Amino acid sequence: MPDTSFLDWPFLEPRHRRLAEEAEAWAAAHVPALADHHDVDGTCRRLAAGMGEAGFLAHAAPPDGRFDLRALCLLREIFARHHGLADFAFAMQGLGTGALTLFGSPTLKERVLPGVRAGRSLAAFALTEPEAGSDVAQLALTARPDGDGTVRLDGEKTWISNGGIADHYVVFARTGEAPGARGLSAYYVPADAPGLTVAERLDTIAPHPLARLRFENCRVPGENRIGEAGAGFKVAMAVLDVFRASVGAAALGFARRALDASLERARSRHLFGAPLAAMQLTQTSLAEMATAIDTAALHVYRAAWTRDAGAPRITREAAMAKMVATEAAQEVIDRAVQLHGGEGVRSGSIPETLYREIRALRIYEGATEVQKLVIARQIIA
Ligand code: COS
Repeated sequence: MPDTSFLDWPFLEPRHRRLAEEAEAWAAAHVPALADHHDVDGTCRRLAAGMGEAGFLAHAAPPDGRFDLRALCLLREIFARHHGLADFAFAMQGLGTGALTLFGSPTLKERVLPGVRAGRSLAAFALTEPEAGSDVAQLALTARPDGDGTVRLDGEKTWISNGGIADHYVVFARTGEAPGARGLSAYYVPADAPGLTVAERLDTIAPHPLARLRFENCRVPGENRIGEAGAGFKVAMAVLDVFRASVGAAALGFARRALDASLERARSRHLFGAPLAAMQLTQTSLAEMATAIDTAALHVYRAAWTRDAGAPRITREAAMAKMVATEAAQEVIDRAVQLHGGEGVRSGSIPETLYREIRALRIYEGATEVQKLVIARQIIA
């Protein structure tokens, strides 16, 4: 059993503890039956539908438009501990509609969010391009007025999670009100919009639905814009402020699973006539893992609590939470692999699976290097 003492920390309230219990019970009962690594797309669809039915997706796309970031983080942590795709399916419903939740028109929200909450329609966040990943202000995909109130999108997006299976995308485009970051806008684009195609599905070391998208003369109604014209950069950053802390939470879930597996291993495996756990070398490793996990959890729930308590922006706290938790998880999982010896690199073993799962979290939604830039700018300012 994972350490759940953090649930008593003052960052959390009784409703969070109840939610954690429910999510734990649901994940233990349902995730193994819904997950199938040979069918990643189907797994994500089934998991989203199951989470929708159980009511958890209301925390990813809240009906009142107010994120309970502590709940979001708790759910990501718990789902990640059970299965990487369970976290992924949950998180994408939120990331893919975060812009709508925060800045969408009432009509658009009413049209899109109930299906997302029910897990019937799948969402995606389309920001990254082949030539613009970390440097969002350089986005090249264009959105131009095209008469009759429609807007025409042309360009490419890549590394889009849920790409290929999503029912709709929030697409960030250059609308040109001003140069750089001040000339972008966000649009809601249904997956069946004419001119939008999946150019390529992308495979990675921890497979999940991922694609490169092509927009050629792709038309959507002008009222599909989310937020003000020219405010797309700030819309993207506001969404990332929420979800970066939650990426830290997912990393925390992976790390807790690695520590659990390591404790089990340390108790059951004998070396030189004693359990591994009796060796001081092992104890050092376990102590460092547990400390890294608590440090990560403190950052994650500090960021979440700060936002829930009403801070208008948590850019610094979210960047720290993402950076600290993902880097800590990588280290914890690497130690778990080492403690497991050959078993740690056997395909399909828990440490091996976690080792593949964690790597991308240090890259997406702002690589560790970008988080350092963000933190430095905040403290210098
Ligand atoms: N919330 C609201 N507004 C924000 C903001 C935030 N978190 N961060 C920046 N802004 C505002 C700034 O205040 C500035 O506003 P004004 O034009 O009114 O002054 C504007 O947005 C531009 O900000 P800045 O000058 O900092 O833009 P940069 O191009 O220098 O931003 C970074 C650089 C690295 C911070 C940004 O591009 C970034 O976060 N990149 C990583 C993106 C990412 O996560 N990619 C992965 C894809 S998602 S899987």
